[in-house]
Amino acid sequence: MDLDLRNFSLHLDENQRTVRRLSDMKGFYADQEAVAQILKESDPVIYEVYACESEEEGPGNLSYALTVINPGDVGGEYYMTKGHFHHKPSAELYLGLEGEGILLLQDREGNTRRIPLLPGRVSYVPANYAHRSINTGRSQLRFLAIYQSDSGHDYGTIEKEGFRERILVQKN
Ligand code: PAN
Ligand code: ZN
Repeated sequence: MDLDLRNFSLHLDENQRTVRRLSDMKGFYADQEAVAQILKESDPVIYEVYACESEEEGPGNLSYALTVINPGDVGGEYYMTKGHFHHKPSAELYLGLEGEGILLLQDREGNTRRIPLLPGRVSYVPANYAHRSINTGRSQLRFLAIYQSDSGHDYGTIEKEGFRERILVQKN
């Protein structure tokens, strides 16, 4: 399903913002020399998340969050989110709003799949898949995620084992 977003506007609430800088996710990038080199000069914002907890909490309810990933790369690896599994196996919907990117999925056996993240495109994250979003464009990538309020976010597994695929800038 595609949605027509021609007249959409976005109002972001600073109170709901979480900022992820390079220093928060050093180990997620392959090129540690590049990480150290960048951090000598600055600590760039890789992405921000504006989370909206549902009015009603607990099983059966939904939460949603807007993610903004800046354009850029670390040693040729595009800016990306940390990525996570949900503690409770539960699916999630991503709606692309602006920019272009890739939603990388990985199941418990390590099988990966890439899904486009594009404006107006609804992308489905099946239950029990780790998911990471990557900004492959030259402008900000913005998308809305809708998930069960009690999904729980497991970051530890990906932080330890990583994704089997890395999305790299194409060299021409
Ligand atoms: C999204 C993500 C968001 C940031 O809302 O939480 O894009 O990515 P990380 O959580 O991996 O840092 C989502 O998948 N929620 O379940
Ligand atoms: Zn999720």
